[in-house]
Amino acid sequence: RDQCGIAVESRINCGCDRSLSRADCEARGCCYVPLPQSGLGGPPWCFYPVRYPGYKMGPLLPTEKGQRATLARSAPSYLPRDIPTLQLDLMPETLGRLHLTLKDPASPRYEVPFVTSQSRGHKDIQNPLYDVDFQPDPFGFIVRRKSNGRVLLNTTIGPLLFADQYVQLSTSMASSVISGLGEHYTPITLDLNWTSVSLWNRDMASANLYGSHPFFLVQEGDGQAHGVFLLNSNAMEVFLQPAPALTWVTVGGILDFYIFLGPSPQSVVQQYHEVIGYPMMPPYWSLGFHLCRWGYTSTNITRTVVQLMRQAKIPLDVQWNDLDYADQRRVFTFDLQRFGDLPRMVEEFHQLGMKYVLILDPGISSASPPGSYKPFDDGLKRGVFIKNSTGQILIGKVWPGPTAFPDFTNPTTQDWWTDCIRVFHSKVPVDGLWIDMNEPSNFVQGSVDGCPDSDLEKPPYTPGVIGGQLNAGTLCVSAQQYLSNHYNLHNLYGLTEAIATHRALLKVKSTRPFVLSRSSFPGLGRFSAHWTGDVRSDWEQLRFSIPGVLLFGLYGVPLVGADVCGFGGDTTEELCVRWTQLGAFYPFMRNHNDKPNAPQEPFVFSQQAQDAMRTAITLRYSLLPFLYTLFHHTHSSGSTVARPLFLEFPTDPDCQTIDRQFLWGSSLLISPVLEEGALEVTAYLPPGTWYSLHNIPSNKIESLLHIVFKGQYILFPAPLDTINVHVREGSIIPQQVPALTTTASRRNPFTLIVALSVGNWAKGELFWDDGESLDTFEHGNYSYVLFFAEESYVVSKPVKLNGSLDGLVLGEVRVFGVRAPPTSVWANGQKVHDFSYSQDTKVCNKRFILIFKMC
Ligand code: MIG
Repeated sequence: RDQCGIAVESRINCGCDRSLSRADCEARGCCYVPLPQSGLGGPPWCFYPVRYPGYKMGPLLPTEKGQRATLARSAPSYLPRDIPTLQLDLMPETLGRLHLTLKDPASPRYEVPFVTSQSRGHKDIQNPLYDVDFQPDPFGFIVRRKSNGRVLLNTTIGPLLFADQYVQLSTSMASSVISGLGEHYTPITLDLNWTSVSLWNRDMASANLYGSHPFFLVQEGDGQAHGVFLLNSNAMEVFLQPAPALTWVTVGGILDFYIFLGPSPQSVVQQYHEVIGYPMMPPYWSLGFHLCRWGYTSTNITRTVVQLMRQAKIPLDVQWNDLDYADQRRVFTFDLQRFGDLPRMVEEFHQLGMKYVLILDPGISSASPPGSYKPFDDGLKRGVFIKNSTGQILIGKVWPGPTAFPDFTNPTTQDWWTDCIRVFHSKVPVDGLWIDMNEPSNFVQGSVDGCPDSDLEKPPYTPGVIGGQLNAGTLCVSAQQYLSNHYNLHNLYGLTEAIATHRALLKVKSTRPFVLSRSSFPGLGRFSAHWTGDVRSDWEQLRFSIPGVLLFGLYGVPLVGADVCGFGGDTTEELCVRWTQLGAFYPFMRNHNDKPNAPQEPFVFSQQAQDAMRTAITLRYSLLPFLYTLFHHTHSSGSTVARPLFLEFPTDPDCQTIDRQFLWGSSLLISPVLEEGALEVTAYLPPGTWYSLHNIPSNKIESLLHIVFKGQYILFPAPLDTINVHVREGSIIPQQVPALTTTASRRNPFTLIVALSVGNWAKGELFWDDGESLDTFEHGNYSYVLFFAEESYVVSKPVKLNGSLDGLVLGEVRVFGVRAPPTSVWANGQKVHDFSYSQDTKVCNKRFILIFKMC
């Protein structure tokens, strides 16, 4: 009984798979200790005793990549089809990265393809940041941070269970501040009060369940952090409890852990991206403003939208069409009545320096008369569709009616998909593709013929998925794909479609592909952007879009945004203005609307609202060189664009959970209004000097400068035309004079904002290339300029000048925080007459803003 003396918050549920009576519980050899008032979701009554019998570990032997041991269980567990023997591989891969796998040595089980590059294990890593200890019987491992002895993972707190369709492992956590395990509708840190999250890709409006990311980052509380990635694509449930502890349960595959030791949160992110791949470099135009809705029912209506945007003088780079364009909603066709001149329309947009993207669902209509719909006929011939468990093509139902689903794990499918895209593109020269419904979503459960009764469709345990069954809202999981069954591959459907679509665009266009995918899995960011799906037009969803976007940065998908002004339901003018202001700082900015709703394009609102939106979008456009440079960093070294504060200020406890504000890179702090009626915003400023970016150089500069010694919440005015953005001391922000498209703005003069630190210095950088050629960084076809400033001078230092900067000039320079009014200003060896300065009156320690024109 002593073995049951476990603190309530540390009880590991012995009935993760089902609720147990006392008799059932004791039959499992578990402790049954009822609690007074614990209802659903509280601590379990039935929990594992200390040292619950499990696997016994044999000796650790050296291998080429590290060490190996065999684990064996002598008595069966309570689960069907135990794997009696396991092989443990411990692979120290780098100083900060440990790789650990548990597999069945007797017969290979499904393992996730594509996601990671070859394991780079090395047995003689000298002095890594971690130590690993083992408890041999029952088996468990403990990972410590060597520098301070902190236990990061300890799996001896619960059993390892490893059966064919049920794999479970628990660990203690080093703190309760953990972020990840998306995609869900959550704040930036998870609630550990007896909660759980399911990872099973699902089309579910407002709940954000489209993707699976079995990765989390733990803030250890002293500024250090670590991360854990369980590379497994099966349906998974992760249980969280206040101990703090966590239990993974997955219904298949192997246990394939990557542990990242940081020690800073930024280095955890970088180490994770090293494994899943650094994000793609997006085309420059994709950072402009995008406009879409479901319900632009003809080319003429779509054209009018573009005209009205131009009349309103609001920047727009990319016009989109939703399902409306397609003939009977079949992809790779267009409706000849309403969209007959679609090719011409796209050409016209191109003439305006704009781009065009349309939607592409994976479901291929299977009900057109034979010979009348080539994508299906060809696909059938080439055997590209997913088959049901008896080998016939699985038919589901999506927008066009009955549909077959391409199997993107089959190499033949890639060729067919490329052909479909090539043929369509030869008529309609789209610039990018929007891949929706790729969880994959299905309007019937499993297939039009239902699903067979089998262990796959009804596993011994089903994670908490909406609908209660794995095949709810998607395909039968017993369906067969080239690499395995859908049971194993389901969570990879969106990723595999994104890869195929990216590669097809690459072949057809030979420029940087733009793909926007709803469904995701680790590695998506190498191929695609992501939007957070069907968000409602309300204030709560506006607010939660921030953690949604920030978390995808951690997941390696930096090009991400929510539908600006909201998708579901009618927006209001005020909400849409505030959403446009926040959206101007989403890395991906698209206003998108559902079919039945009132219109929400900027031009439908009052002049005042339009002005506010124009200001926000124009501000974004002026900052695009800076944004693009941030994308370069994610692409070349794994980092984030929209960044939670804790990544930049890891030792500031106030920053641990902030997710109503965020940063662009390390230099811009964005503090949007997220509440109806608010004309002020309370924003946290971490220690340092911050300069407001808005209303400059208007007359209202009194509140320009804020010197904060200890991080502090400050109330800022935020009238409807204002989003608060602060520049961090010590940064130089490259900007460009905005225009109505990036095609035009890219030809405009650059400008610089120099934000001097208290020590009177600043630095910054610019990555620049033609914005669309492939692999410019890899091939050296880019320019890279560093900027430095001290109180009396600003210099640029070109590190590399390879094209595209030719003919561009530096127009204006604004220096914030100059100590004394300048008597003269010199630029490039010549005296400048066109300069001005103003004083920031609020500050006793006087500082000035200096503005001068270079030419
Ligand atoms: O079942 O294409 O998330 O952005 O407008 C709805 C129509 C299908 C869902 C997407 C949404 C898109 C809509 N689609």
